[in-house]
Amino acid sequence: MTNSDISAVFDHVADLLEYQGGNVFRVRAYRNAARTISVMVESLASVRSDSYRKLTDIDGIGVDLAGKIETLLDTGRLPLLDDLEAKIPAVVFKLMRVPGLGPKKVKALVDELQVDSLDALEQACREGRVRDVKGFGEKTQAAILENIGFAKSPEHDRLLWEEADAIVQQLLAWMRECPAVRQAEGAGSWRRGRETVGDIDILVDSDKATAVMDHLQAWKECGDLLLRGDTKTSVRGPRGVQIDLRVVEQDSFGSAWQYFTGSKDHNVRLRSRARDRQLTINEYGVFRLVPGADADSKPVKGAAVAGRTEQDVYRAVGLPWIPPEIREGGDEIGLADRDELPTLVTIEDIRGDLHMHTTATDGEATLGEMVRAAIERGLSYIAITDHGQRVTMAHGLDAKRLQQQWGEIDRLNDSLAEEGRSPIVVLKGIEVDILEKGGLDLPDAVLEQADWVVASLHYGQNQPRERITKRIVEAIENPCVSVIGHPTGRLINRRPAYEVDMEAVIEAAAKAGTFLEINANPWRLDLNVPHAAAAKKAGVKLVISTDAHSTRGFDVLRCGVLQARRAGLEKEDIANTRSLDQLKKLIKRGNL
Ligand code: DGT
Ligand code: CA
Ligand code: CA
Ligand code: ZN
Repeated sequence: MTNSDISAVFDHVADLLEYQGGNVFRVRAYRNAARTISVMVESLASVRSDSYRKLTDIDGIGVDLAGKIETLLDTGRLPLLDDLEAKIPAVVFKLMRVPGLGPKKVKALVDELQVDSLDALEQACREGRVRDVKGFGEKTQAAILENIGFAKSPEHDRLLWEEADAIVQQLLAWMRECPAVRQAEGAGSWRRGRETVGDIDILVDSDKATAVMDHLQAWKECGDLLLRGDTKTSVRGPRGVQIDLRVVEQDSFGSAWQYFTGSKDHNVRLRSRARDRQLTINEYGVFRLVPGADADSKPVKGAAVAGRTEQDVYRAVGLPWIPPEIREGGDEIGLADRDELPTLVTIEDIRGDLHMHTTATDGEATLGEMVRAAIERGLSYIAITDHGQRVTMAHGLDAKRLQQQWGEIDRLNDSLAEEGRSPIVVLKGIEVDILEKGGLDLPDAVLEQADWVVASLHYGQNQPRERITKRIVEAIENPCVSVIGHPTGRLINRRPAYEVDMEAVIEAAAKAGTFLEINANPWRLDLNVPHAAAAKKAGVKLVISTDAHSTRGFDVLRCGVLQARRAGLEKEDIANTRSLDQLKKLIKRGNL
């Protein structure tokens, strides 16, 4: 079994346990293990066979999960999953993907209406049978009908960028082992850092295309051959993703890399700019257009003027190199032409992380473990923001437990300072919930004592647009609130954003000086690119946060940075690129 197979098994177990109403922490352990494994580059089999290492060395894999991985590697099956599948109908897995359908509702649909597919559910809604089931009603039925397209859409079968990235890294490492390969690079939507990736495009510089293509087919993760030509081939890779490989010669590498990075819209605009300059661009190079044989005929392709590097290609049409993240066919060519390209924020610019959880609520690591991991990652400040009391499922903190945690943080900061090097400052924070009826789940008198307050909306996501917008705008206007967490609530491939007037939210944030979050979790990436760009334009500062629920949760920071880059954001636009002193001045209350 490959890592992706094992990851899929654990994900499936998590869904089915959730359906059974299983313990949240157990569900999360499987879910997190699935995530970790899906983005691991090394195979579990090789970790296991290495006598110097153990499966339990992997973050988030304890003795129990390690045993399950061994069973899967040995037998290809997991008795726990077999048990669950025997008890739970297969359709449950699909129905739980419909936004708004939790385990309880799915159970009712299966038990009462014998729904056995998404199509059957759609049919039942149209015939008005769903509204009569206990706990449903007209509104829920309409919502299901509206959301079912989301669950059925093939658009939502695309890999998350982080999942694609794990495959790309592994694949490039393999291709670079081939002696015939001079250079191997990723292209397409992966290189542009899109939220999701449809297929993986890679490009190789070599004179021996046959040997390179054979090498790809010899990769242990390589599945079916889909197509094979002289210089291009397509195969199935891990998780069924298509991999397109192109082999080009050295003199064309830059133009091919530019071409296959896309986007298509960007390339169309670049080509038209080339035409205006009597040039033509394709994947082989940039060529001068020379007059045809006679006066009436079209110009023909002349000598190559560029092709070896991307810089050369852009220079040939009078432009500086354009970062892949903004090659989407917006205004990037105009900006480049006027020498106004933004200097995009980088991961090195980020100094602190201002949203994370510990074992006090639904995190997996203790306060001390999170702080140590943050120091290892070179952060100079972090805010601990466990859930407020409304999130009962995650043992949300009431005022008393919160004060206890803050006491612990004070002692921790003191002892860090005593060590003399004080490598990090831990801020006393909280993630308060924006309540269904409006207001927050902890009183202002408590929040006033916090260094940092994230306000997020987790409940009442089906309320009408005006109601949700009002709840969020009121939170923005609360002087205690520093930032709005994951402002639209969407989960990529799983759940659309709640209805909210983002224009009003951005305007209110600009006026109040409240920050908006770019949540770096690869399922969230919330704000999305257009919203983040609009926030910048309105003068709102953004915060890139990991929302880590474990020490490895910090690793998603790069996904948030990519999102910010795609929105054209610079260091200046991101509050947590500041030193702690500068950040304090930027926070509206200034009471840090
Ligand atoms: P994806 O795979 O759906 O996530 O998105 P991309 O952008 O990776 O698209 P893909 O794999 O179809 O093509 C990779 C790049 O190759 C694309 O961004 C631009 C270039 N390309 C592919 N087909 C065409 C085409 O017909 N015309 C032009 N101008 N460029 C193309
Ligand atoms: Ca692609
Ligand atoms: Ca492709
Ligand atoms: Zn959170």
